[in-house]
Amino acid sequence: MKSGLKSAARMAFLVAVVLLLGIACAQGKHDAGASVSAARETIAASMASEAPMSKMAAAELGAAPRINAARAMQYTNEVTAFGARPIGSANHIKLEQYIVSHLKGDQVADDAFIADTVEGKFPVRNILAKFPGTKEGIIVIAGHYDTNYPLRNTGFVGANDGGSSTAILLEIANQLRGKKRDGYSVWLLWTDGEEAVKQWSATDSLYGTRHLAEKWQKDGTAKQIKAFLLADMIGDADLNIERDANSTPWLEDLVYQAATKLGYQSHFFARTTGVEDDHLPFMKIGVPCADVIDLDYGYENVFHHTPQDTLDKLSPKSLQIVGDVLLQTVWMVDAR
Ligand code: 1BN
Ligand code: ZN
Repeated sequence: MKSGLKSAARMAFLVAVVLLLGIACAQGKHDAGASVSAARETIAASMASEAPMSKMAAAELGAAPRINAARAMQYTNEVTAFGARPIGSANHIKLEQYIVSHLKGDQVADDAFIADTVEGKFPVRNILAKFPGTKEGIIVIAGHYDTNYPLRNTGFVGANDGGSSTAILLEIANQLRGKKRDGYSVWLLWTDGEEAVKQWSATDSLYGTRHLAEKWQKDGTAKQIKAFLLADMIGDADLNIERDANSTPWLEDLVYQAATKLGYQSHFFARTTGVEDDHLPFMKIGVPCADVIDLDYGYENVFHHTPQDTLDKLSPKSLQIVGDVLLQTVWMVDAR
């Protein structure tokens, strides 16, 4: 578009936004404050950007919500308080019940099966909460809730590894609940059996997601997934999210753009690693994925998979950063 036309279109758009604001205020709607701030953001963004106006409007008119970090931290505390939660344990069952009890009134589904492992057969249950949107397609946000099996009798509680991912999804559910999204449907996925039972390998790991990816490939769900965002070990107070060479580059770029938009880019992508995690089974069937993981947990990752993975190492600020970046990324995928 020529620049004269573009500024005319912008002016018309700004006039429309101002008129809409007037209508919202006149109606005395209780959410007029939110509309006003969303519209302010829209105006600021449209002035600052060279992107086409229609995309700006789509991206900005419904701004991404921010999570309640104190509540997310409280969930992390409660989940960690169960103790070790490996597959096959009583604590694992208690945690399944805890997760489902926080999803009352939501569209909940599961993918339950018996995994055959080198340590025997175990029940594995992926839990899903579906939040419908107006657009055809699905964005999945996932994180595992099981904890390390070999460390089950060592005092390991997985505050970060298992706890933070379970909690962030519960808090994201709070932000999505009660309103139909003006975008893709979002499916929150608590994955199970992510951890190896003996030693990490292609066959001893990712039990839940390998099963679900196969199921979703067969029933056609995989083709509807626009993005698969994975959160793992995201509570470390010293938050350093790596760029993952095993994820989809354009989606990683979008995560970084979301982080930058929120002013959190210093916590993202200073290093690149290739991570084997719950996204791999979906990458293998062509789903665009981004693993948001901090594998620098303590100096050179010394707390990872040790009894040192405890609540005192975590901070609500890190949950805020990752929760907000995930939601912002969802809103950016909507507008793509
Ligand atoms: C992440 C959390 N993972 C297991 N628990 C996968 C993984 C294991 C990633 C080792 C990197 C190294
Ligand atoms: Zn682990």
